[in-house]
Amino acid sequence: MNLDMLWYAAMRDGLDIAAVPSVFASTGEVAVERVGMRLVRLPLKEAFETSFGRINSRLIFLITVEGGGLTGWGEVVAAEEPRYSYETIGTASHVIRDFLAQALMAKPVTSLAEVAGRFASFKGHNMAKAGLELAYMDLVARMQNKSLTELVGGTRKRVPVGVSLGIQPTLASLLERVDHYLALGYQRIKLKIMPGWDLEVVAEVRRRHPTILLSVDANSAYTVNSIDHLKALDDFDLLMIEQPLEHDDLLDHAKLQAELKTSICLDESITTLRRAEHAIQLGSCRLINIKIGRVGGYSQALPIHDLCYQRAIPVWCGGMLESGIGRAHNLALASLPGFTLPGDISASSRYFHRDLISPAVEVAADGTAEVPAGPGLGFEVDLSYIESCTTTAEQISRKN
Ligand code: OSB
Ligand code: MG
Repeated sequence: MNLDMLWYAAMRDGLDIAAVPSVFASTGEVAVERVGMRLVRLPLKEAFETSFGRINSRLIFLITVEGGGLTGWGEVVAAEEPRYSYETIGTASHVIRDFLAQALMAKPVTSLAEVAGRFASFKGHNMAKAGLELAYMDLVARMQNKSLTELVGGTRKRVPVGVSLGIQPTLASLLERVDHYLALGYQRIKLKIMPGWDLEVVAEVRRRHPTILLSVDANSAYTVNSIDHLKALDDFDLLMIEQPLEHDDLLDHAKLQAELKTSICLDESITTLRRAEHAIQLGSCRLINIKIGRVGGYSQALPIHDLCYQRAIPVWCGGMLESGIGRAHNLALASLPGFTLPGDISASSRYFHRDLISPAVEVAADGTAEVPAGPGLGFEVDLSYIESCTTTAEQISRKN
């Protein structure tokens, strides 16, 4: 047994889940010669506000890996400030530059499990790891002239999508945004909530739209002492309440889930395959939002999907206001069979005036987005536009 097999066996130790073929599939020898890190500032069309803060632009952190004359692209979804999670663009640059990039380049790799195995001795820093895994998988797909969806075993050609609406300055502006996205066909509306922007807001949206798929996301704005307050949300026939309690909690969520009719969906709390297993065992949630970045890459996202599929836990693909590069990876992930609920994979035009890929991601009138079939990401990376909005770029070569 080689090291990556050992890592994977340890990761699955005690869990009732089979090995995911695409994690182990031999890629042939892939020799990564160079890793690139690049920051691109993209203004957001509208400010995005959650219970943890408000942003007007997104600093996009792109990763390239080069090998065999081809380039793979990934995105690190960390933000500038450690508010959604402890990772930031600063911590991720440090961990990639000083640890992960050299581990990836030390010698050729032959599977995704081997990449993950090399990263496994560095604790945490999932978004940093995921950025490299995404770029590696795009490179492998391009080398094999396959699409990412093919590489990971996707089964859907189109995926259902929803939109995540930030906290607005007024209820009127929120209602207008809801109408706008419903008219565009989005299949599910998710409202960001926090104390003071919750019951009345949800009640009014539900009153106007009695039958839409409606959910809320608190991003950890409540504590177990707010159970009675949160119970009032049961009146609104919500699809889910996403991450009501602390970002690293499982036990209090189990307590809350036992008291609620509405399903809890965990986001922040699910950082590894093992945490997903524990959440399911404890009854902390009935649904899981899988974000490739939060869980440390495809090597974890794929087995989490499989675990949930076996346990009949519906999953959906979360978003982190990614550029088209991260979004293309999300489309590939969401093409797997267990992704039965609409994802936070909105059209490029919902976020940016111009995206970093072409064509842009579009959402059709039926509220679905196409999973691209071309090699790798399946989109053209718009290098000249990326160059024009790059703030810093750095190349890391293999140390001998
Ligand atoms: O909690 O799902 C979240 C954006 C940034 C950080 C956390 C979250 C979000 C979103 C937006 O809800 C999803 C998207 O449209 O990308
Ligand atoms: Mg969330």
